[in-house]
Amino acid sequence: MARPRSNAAVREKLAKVCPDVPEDLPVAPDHGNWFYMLDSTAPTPPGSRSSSPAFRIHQGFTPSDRVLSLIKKFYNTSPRSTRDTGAAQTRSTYPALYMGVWRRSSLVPFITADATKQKPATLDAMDELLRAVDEEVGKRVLQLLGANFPQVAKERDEIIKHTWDHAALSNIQRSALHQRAWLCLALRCGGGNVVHIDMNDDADQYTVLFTYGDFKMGYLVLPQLNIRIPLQPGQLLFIKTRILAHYVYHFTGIRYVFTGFMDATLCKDYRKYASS
Ligand SMILES: O=C(O)CCC(=O)C(=O)O
Repeated sequence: MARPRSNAAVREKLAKVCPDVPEDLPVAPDHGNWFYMLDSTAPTPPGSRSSSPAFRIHQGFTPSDRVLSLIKKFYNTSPRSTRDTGAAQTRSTYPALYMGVWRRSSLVPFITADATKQKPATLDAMDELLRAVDEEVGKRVLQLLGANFPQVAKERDEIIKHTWDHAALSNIQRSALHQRAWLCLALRCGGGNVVHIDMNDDADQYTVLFTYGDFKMGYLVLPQLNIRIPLQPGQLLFIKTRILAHYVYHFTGIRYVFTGFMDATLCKDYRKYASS
């Protein structure tokens, strides 16, 4: 699978390759685990530690009323989303909040603006929510990843620890931002409804998607794999979002979606350190 250079290029290419993407793609089963496996006879991509670009675990975690009420409490503080300028064209018409650490093109890791430039009541509600999600979902993500792809889980754990050991983060007092299963967690009420790839994500570590709320449909569409995947609260979707274009198509009801990201530059920093 070639890596497209920009989301505009992704949409252009998809429009050519599969112009009638949404409605009639096959749907993965609602229940049970679902794995997309690469052809075992094909050469493994260099450096790859897993043979599946996307898989969904049916009983991933138990969505609690407590987390749902903490999500509502957080939104009731009217958090400001600072990063999504122009996102309506490239990713989603629903604003997202990004909470955690990036490096991207900066020299050192930094905490996202959404996680700092907020009023005190929002920061308190954010930290309470992040702690609860880390406990309810983060723990399970590492366990389940470890059960399926132990090398990927081990590396993920090491990348996160290595990142937070960086001197640039040593003065951060917000321990809730140090999540165990991802470097940055996004929250959106709605869905990523514009086809996109996540170019700043690592190609070898998975992005993790999970939902809360009460909604119908809201399948994640993966045009390259010719499939739509149901993603109900409790299910966990592991996906290489730098390689697979994706978007959510049509839902009714209230859908909160969390996306656990692994910044590619921070993963690269770790690999450089680990191989030195
Ligand atoms: O709404 C979804 O299920 C997808 C979210 C997404 O694509 C993203 O956060 O990048």
